[in-house]
Amino acid sequence: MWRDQSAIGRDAETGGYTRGGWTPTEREATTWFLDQCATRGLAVESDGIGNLIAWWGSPDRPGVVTGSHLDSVIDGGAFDGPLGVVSALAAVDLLRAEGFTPSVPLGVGAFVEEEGSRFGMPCLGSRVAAGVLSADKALALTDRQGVTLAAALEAAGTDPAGVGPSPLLERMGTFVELHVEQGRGLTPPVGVASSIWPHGRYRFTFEGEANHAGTTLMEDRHDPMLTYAMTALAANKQARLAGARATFGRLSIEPNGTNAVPSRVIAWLDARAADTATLESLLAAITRQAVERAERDGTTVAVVPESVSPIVDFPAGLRDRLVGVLDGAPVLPTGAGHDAGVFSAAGIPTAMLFVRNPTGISHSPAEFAEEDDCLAGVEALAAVLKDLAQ
Ligand code: HGY
Ligand code: MN
Ligand code: MN
Ligand code: MN
Repeated sequence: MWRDQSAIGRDAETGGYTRGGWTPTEREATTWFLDQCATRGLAVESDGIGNLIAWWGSPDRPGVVTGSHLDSVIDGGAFDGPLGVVSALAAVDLLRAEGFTPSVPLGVGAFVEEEGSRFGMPCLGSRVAAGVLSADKALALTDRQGVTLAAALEAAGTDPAGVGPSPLLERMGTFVELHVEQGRGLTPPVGVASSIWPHGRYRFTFEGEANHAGTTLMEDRHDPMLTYAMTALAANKQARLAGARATFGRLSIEPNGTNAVPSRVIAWLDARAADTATLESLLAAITRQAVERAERDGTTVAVVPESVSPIVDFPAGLRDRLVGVLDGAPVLPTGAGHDAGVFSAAGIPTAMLFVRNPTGISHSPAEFAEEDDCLAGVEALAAVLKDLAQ
């Protein structure tokens, strides 16, 4: 099962995956998932934006759902997302093989555009499903070619009118997401999440004055690239001081010519911290230094928060129940966002399992997890599902 799925959309050169929401590779992975559910006789339900839950047992009352996402970041790794979906299917196989029958419906979920790598909104599918992002705002989101979500859905044969709060969540009594570890905190193969750090994405727009690269004296320039560069340095320093994370991973330069001082630089900051107050003070410090530098450079800077997520503390009772089932698995926080965070914030009892990542690297083709650790993850997930659905 893993080999088939991990062959979909893999770049032969980099070994990475680029599966943006409603792109051909992501649709191919979704079709693979639907085929896997059909061969297991799992009845699939979809909501308006394309989130899927495949049910073992009729979903006539709230049940236990497990799953993750099949989309990826640009040139991402093989495990972030798919490991949770494949492990969920494998856990169903394991439970059936040992003759277990759940007393409540047991669902396997795949949620769309969790990475937000196409439309810029993380956990897009789960946020719309949970009603924390309106259908109008979601449908108006555009990708880098200017294609709206509405147009992408229509092109994929889905009527945008169906997008909105999802009936799937009414049947999500408990949600458990298994995910590859991102970072290096785990010693044993499997751990349990305590919390998800608050995190946000902020669009910095630096405006300057286009000019000739060869004839404009350095002191006469109003170069937004310089203001951006100093802001990136400031963000790195402030994040280190705060024990937080700050990343400028995406940049747009206008007019983007070799021999012209840019007129505008747009830079997207991904910032995360262990608590909301630290995140807010980090953003304030970076913004303040960007404005100060802009004054020196004769440029301007505008900062727009595109998405901000508060801290998610998973419910201690459910968390400790999983720790008990797993004979004392370690509990650790994560700086990575997940659909589980959205569902937990929406009031659904939610927990997460992490599978050890020996290098800690993620959002990269180098992302890796040992096969034995992945199998340990499937066994742990099966044990947790059995405990919750017996
Ligand atoms: O960006 C994140 O934290 C997650 O991997 N989507
Ligand atoms: Mn990710
Ligand atoms: Mn993920
Ligand atoms: Mn010229």
